[in-house]
Amino acid sequence: MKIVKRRVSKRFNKSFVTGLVIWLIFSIGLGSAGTLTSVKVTTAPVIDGMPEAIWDQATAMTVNVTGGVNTGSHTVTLKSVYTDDSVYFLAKWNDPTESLRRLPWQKQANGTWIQLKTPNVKEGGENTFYEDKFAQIWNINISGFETSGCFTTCHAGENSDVKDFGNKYTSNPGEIGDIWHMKMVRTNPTGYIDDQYVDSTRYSNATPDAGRHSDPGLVPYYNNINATQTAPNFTSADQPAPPYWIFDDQKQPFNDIYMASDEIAGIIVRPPTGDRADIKGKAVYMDGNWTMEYGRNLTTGSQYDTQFSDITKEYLFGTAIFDNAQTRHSYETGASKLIFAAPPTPTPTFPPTPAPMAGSISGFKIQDLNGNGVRDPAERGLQNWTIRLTGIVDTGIETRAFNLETTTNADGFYMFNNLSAGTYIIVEEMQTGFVPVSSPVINVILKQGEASENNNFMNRPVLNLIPDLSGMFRWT
Ligand SMILES: [Ca+2]
Ligand SMILES: [Ca+2]
Ligand SMILES: [Ca+2]
Ligand SMILES: [Ca+2]
Repeated sequence: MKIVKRRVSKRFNKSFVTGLVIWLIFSIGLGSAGTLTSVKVTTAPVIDGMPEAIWDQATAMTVNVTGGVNTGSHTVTLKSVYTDDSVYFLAKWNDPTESLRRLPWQKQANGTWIQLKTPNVKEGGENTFYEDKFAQIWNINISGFETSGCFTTCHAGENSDVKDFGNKYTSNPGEIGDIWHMKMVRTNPTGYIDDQYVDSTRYSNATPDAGRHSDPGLVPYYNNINATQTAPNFTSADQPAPPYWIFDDQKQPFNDIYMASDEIAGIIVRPPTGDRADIKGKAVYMDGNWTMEYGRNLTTGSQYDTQFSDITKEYLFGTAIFDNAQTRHSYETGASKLIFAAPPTPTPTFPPTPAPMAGSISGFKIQDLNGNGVRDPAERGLQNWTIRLTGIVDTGIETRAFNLETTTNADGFYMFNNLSAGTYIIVEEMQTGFVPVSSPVINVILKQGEASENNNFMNRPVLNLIPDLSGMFRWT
C-alpha cells in the first residue's frame, strides 16, 4: 500500500514538473494571448448574467485556460462594450459542475454539527467543498506582465509546508495589479465581483496571504460559525442549504430544528462598500456553462484599481478559472489586451449650403462738366474707361482676394456681377485730360446678395478747369 502511494505521488510530481517546464517553454516569448476589443454602445447592458441584444455588437475573444484542478482546462469567451463612463464584460466558460457547496455545515446522526472540508489540506488546498470562481488580473505596473501575464505574480511551491500551491505577489516594491475576483458563493449572490489587488508583500506569519489583498471597504462575506466553533451561528428562512449562503439582512439566530444530514450555509453575504464595491457582476449557471456579466466605471480613482482613463491605450490582463478550487485555478498563457474601438464617426450633418445669392456693384463714370460732383441732366457718361475691383471675400468657408476689371459702356455704366459678400475697393483708372471730382477710390462693404448701385466716379475735363478768360481779351 505504502509503495503504491509513493509511486502515485512520484508520478504526480514528475508530471507536474514536466508540465511546468513545458508551460514555461511555451509561455516565454509567446506574449499576448489575444486582443479583446471593447465597442462603444449608447445603452449599458443590465448586469444580470443574461446577455441582451447589445452584446451582439461586440466580437468575442476566446482564451483557453489550463493547469487547474478538477476540470483542469476551460475555454473562456469574452466580450466587452463601453459607454461614456463605464466598461462592461460578458464572460462565458464551460464547467461541468455548478460548484456552490462551500464548506457547509452538516448535521450528524448524533445531532452534532461538522463543517465539511477535506481533511489535512494545506492552506488554499480545498478543492472538494468549495465554490466556482473567476478571476482577472489587470496590470497596473507589474514588470514582466506583458510577456508572462498573471504568471509573473505566481510563485508556485513557496512555503510548501503550509501552502498548497504557493504564493502570489509582484516582484518589486511598488508593483501592483488589480484583481477582479468573482466568487460564486461569497459575492455573486449580492451582485458583486470582489475588488482586490496584488502587490509585492511576501509570505510571513503576519502576512499569510502574501501579495493578495482586498481593496478597502466593507468585507462582503464572513463565516457562519458560532463562538465555540461547533455549529452555525445563523440560519435563514431558506435553509437548509441550498442555497449555500445566507444574506446578512435575512439571517436569524441559529435554532437547531434540522434533521441529520441537513446542511447549513457556511457563509453570510452582504454587499461590499467603498473601494471594494467598484465592480458589479452577476453569473448564471446553465447547461454546463457559467455566463457572467460584469462592469465598472472606466475610472475609480483608487490606487488599487486599473484606470481606463485613456481609451486610446491598451490594457493588459489575464484570466483564470477556478473549478471548485480554492487556489489551483486554470490560467492563460501570456497576457491578453483590451483595446477600446473608437466610437463610430457620426455622418457629418452640415447645414445645407445656401445657394449663394449673387451680389453686384455698379455705377457710372460721369463727365462732370461743371465739377459740382453731381450729375446734372446734361452730363453724360464716359465710355471705355477702365474700372478695377479689388475684393477680400470671407464666405465663412474660405477667404480669397481677387482683382476684376471692366470698362464702362456707352452710358459710362459699369457693373461687377456674381459677387459674394465681402469688402471691396473700386478704383477708376484715370485718363489724360480729366481730373477726379470725387474720390478715385470707393470702398464698398457688400452684404450677401446686395446690389450696390451708383458707385459713381465724377470726372471733370481739364479744359473746363481753365477759367473763361475770353472776356478779358475782349477789347471793347
Ligand atoms: Ca444582461
Ligand atoms: Ca464547477
Ligand atoms: Ca476598487
Ligand atoms: Ca482593485
